[in-house]
Amino acid sequence: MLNNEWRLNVSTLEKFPSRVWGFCKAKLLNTKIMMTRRQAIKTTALASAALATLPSAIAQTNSAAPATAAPNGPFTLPALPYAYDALEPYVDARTMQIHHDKHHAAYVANLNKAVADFPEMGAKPVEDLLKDLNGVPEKIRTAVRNQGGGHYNHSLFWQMLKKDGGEPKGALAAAIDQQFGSFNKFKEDWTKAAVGQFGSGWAWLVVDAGKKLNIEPTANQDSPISQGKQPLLGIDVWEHAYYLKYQNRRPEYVAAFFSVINWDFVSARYDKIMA
Ligand code: MN3
Repeated sequence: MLNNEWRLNVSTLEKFPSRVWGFCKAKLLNTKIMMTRRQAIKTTALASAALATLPSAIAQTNSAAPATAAPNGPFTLPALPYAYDALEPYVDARTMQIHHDKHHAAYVANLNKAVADFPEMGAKPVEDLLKDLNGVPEKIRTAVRNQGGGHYNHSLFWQMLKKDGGEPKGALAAAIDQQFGSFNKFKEDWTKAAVGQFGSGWAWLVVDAGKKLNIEPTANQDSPISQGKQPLLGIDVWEHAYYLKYQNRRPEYVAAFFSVINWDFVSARYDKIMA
C-alpha cells in the first residue's frame, strides 16, 4: 500500500513546485527508516527515477537566489544581490524568497510569453519598452505594462534595499532638505503616500521631468519611467511584499522599511540622473 502511494506521488511529481518535492523527499527519508529493506530499495529506485525526470529549471529553484532564464525568452530574472535573510528582522527571509523567486520570476516569465511573437520588442531593454508604451504593439501593450513594469520595478527594488543603509548622502540629502523641508518631513510625506496607496501598487521618490524630487504613488506595476520620471526609491506595497510578517499592518511595514533603504545606491543614482 505504501508503495502504491509513492507510485502516485512519483507520477504527479512533475506538476509539483520544487519546495513540495523537497517536502516529499524529507517525508520519504523519514518513512524509509520504518520500511523493510526490500521496500526501501523499491522506493529509492522510484525516487531516483522521479529526480531524473524533473525539469532542470524546476530543480534549480532550490538553490539560493538563482538567476533564472524563464521560460525561454530574452528577459531574465536577476539574482537577488544578497541572502534571503539579509534584511531580517525588518523583511523576513520567507517573504524575500517568495517575492524574488516566485513573484518576480512570474513577471519575467509572463513578459517573455508576451514578446514571444514580437522579437523586435524582446530585443529591447525593458526600460525602453516602458518609456514608450505607445510604441509597443497594442496586442501586448497591457502585458508589457504590467509584466514588464513588474520586472523593471522589482529589478530596481532589490538594489534599493540594504539593512541599516544609513541616510541620504551629498547632493540628494541637500535636494531632500530643499524640496521637503527636512529628512523627517520627507519621511512623513513618503509614509503617507505608501500607506495611502489604495490596493496594490508602489510609492516612489522620483526625479521628475523638471529635475525636481517628488513623491508619487503608482497603481499595480505602473512604473514612473512610463511617465517620463526617474524612480530613485520605491516601496512595494503589494500585500505579497509584507503580508507574511505584517498581515494587514501596512503602516508597520512602511515604518520598518526605513531601516532597509540602501541610501548609498539611491544617492549615487540621483547623482547619475542629475549629471
Ligand atoms: Mn512585489
